[in-house]
Amino acid sequence: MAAPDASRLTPRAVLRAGRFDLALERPLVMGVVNVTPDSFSDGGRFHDPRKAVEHARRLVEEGADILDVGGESTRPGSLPVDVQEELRRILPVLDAMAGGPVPVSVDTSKPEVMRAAVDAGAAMINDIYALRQPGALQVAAATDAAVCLMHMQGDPRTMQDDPVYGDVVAEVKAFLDERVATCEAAGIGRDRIVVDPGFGFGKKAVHNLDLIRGIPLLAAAGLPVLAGLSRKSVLGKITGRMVGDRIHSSVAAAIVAVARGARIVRVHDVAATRDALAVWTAVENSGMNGHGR
Ligand code: HH2
Repeated sequence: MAAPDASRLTPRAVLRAGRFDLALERPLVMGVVNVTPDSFSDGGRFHDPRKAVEHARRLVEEGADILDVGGESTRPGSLPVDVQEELRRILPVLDAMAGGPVPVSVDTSKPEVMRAAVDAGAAMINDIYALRQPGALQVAAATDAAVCLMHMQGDPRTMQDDPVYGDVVAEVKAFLDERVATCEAAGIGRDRIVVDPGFGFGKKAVHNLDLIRGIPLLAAAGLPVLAGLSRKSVLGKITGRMVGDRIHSSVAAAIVAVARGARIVRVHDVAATRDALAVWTAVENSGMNGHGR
């Protein structure tokens, strides 16, 4: 039976991210480090930069392949943060982690924060606005960082009010195709680009489920797909569990996304996700080389 991976990435595909060449032959785990008082699942826990650094170190020990450091929550109703405050939150984590063994991504939409973060060693820019804010595309293009382009309908304040789509997968794909073309035209090579359907960003539960099923179509463009389903409300809707009790459903969602072609999963629970992916990968590899019989 063929592996259920519709991606056109070659087995030896790499993502270029600053000084890192990330091999994509196995799914990568991006561990979330929210240095915020108000993130939807872990707000306040790592708001103190020292706690955030400790948390980042723990995620690396647990096997994170990438760290995603954010200083501004994107949940509906979250507090806007200015450039200085965002940098005050994230720079200590970058200073402590960016010279280490794992690439650090910065989760921001502000060009000034992107620039300062890359100067401090960030190897990836993760932007929920897909570099649409004024100046962001130019700043990202002038770096050697990888970029993650995410789809969002509307903006975080109002995106969950009443999201409407005709064909959610086709619309997300068209948006991402356009953003990739714009990035390429600005000089960002395809080997630096990751695409992300933006689970929970202007999507009802049914849209999120359709998009999980649609990952093979998104992956068919030949770029790595990142899936960020960890602890999100769609999982609460399915299981009836509160945000702190969504570890099992988050792990299941990561596996389902990877099985459909996602190459990077953005998660809060790194150790559990790594174990689950190890099982999935072992099964896939055993199918390829005939071992394990
Ligand atoms: N989700 C969140 C934040 N950033 N970036 C990408 N590329 N994809 C995602 O799905 C994504 C993201 C929201 O999760 P979290 O960081 O835990 O919450 P908050 O935005 O409240 O800090």
